[in-house]
Amino acid sequence: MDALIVVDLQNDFMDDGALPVDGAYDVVPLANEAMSRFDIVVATQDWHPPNHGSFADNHEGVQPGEVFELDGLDQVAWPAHCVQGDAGSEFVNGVHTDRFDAVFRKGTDPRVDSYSGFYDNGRRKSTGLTEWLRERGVARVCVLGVATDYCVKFTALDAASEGFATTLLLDGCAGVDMTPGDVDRAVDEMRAAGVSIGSVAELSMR
Ligand code: VGL
Ligand code: ZN
Repeated sequence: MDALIVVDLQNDFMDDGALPVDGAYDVVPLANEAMSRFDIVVATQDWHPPNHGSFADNHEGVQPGEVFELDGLDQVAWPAHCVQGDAGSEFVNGVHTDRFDAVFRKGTDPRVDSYSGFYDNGRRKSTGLTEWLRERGVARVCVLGVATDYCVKFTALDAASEGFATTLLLDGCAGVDMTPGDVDRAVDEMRAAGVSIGSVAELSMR
């Protein structure tokens, strides 16, 4: 069984959002196209409390983009985003959310960020996504969404390390690229970890 994992298609990550990702709106039609080709679709949703430790504003003298230490882990300081229940945390209009079989929320613990849909950044807690997929007989997952160099990357790396045959649908992704080259390096890292690089365009030709 194959499943599609749709990562963080939320208002705050769109081109005009609180944590803008260039090209994120272009991902929406590709996500919808890809979803129509899978029996099982799961979505991740970044879902932070207002006091989340990844928000620059919650720390004296820390600017967005800086790396600081949060509870023993290196942490990029982000502008406040995806606050639970705010409009910015909602899925983007036009995403076929009725195709989501399940939504896995992450980033709820203020002390640790959570890029992957499987585990928080400290690997302290699982979201249950592995078990959810295994119970349904999923052996292969495809991943798309935002951001290529953060939540998509860590979700795809964890999927591969959990033993799923994992494909990144690269045309269905958009990245932050804070330091130019971050997206390319993220793709290289995924490939080196055994993730196949594919595209929604190829799915459509099957
Ligand atoms: C993300 C930074 C902070 C993402 C989430 O969805 O890639 N990036 N929170
Ligand atoms: Zn976040």
